[in-house]
Amino acid sequence: MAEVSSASASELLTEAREVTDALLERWARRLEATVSAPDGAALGYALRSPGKRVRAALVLASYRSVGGTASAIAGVAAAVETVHAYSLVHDDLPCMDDDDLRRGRPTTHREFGVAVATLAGYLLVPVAAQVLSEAADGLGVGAPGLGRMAATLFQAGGIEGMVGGQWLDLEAEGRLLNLPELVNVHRGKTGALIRAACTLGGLAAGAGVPTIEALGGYGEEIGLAFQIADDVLDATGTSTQLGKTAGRDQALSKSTYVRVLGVEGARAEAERHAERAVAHLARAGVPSSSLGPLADYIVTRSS
Ligand code: GRG
Repeated sequence: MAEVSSASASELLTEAREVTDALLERWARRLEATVSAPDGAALGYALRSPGKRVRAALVLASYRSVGGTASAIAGVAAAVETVHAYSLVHDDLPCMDDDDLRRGRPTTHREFGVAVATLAGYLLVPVAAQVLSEAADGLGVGAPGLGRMAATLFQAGGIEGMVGGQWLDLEAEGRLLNLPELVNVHRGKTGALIRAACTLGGLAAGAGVPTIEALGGYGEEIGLAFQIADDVLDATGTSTQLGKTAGRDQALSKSTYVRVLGVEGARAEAERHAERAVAHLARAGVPSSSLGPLADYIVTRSS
């Protein structure tokens, strides 16, 4: 299978940040111009929130690893990051994780109040659909292509994925989960969107079913590795380093991989998932010269 280009994780993340931030900035301005304050301002605030853009980088790398060349793939990356952005707005609300700091800034409800932040989170759901639809136009994938991509993104964002995982996570509060239960929560809450980012890259490139499945297998493993690394960082990092409140899991008595496996055990488990991720690609003949470094980055990152 011909890979269009290979890049280091840091090159990919830099590119993903540049192209995604530019598109989200355009959407932020559009929404601020059409939605009255304070709701429009909250939408802009949430969209401009400076994330690492790991999911965007996974879209770009997956797309190119199976031969995609169009720059319009940036719109798919922006759509995934829009879903991620609204999930963070809601995750931080007092009725969920009740946090004050996100991406080094006050959370949206700390800046605009709970009612406005709640509304802004919901308003971004159809915005994500619009961002995806514009990207599909740019990619020329047609209505069936857009249909497949929309189903992938919003199924991952729904009850079978992110929302379902969040539900299980909230329902488990105050109860110590075992490893299979923890995996079940995070396969939905964090993993589903990361998996979708990888699958979307393949769909956008018009890849065949076995290739899409390999990208999905990679995404599944890397999604779990990502959450394990997140748990380790929450336990070992500082709020300044993370841009969010460190030690929040312990403060909320959450079940985490660190709680179940210890810091070193959790790190080893993340490595195992990363190795399995790359093995999915190798089995299907999907080049891993960019997705491999991204897998390494995901388990070794410091923020
Ligand atoms: C509003 C319909 C609707 C649904 C929201 C709240 C919720 C449902 C889901 C929670 C999903 C969630 C926040 C999962 C945690 C994922 C996670 C580990 C986030 C941190 O990701 P990073 O490190 O963050 O990539 P940055 O800031 O770099 O993007």
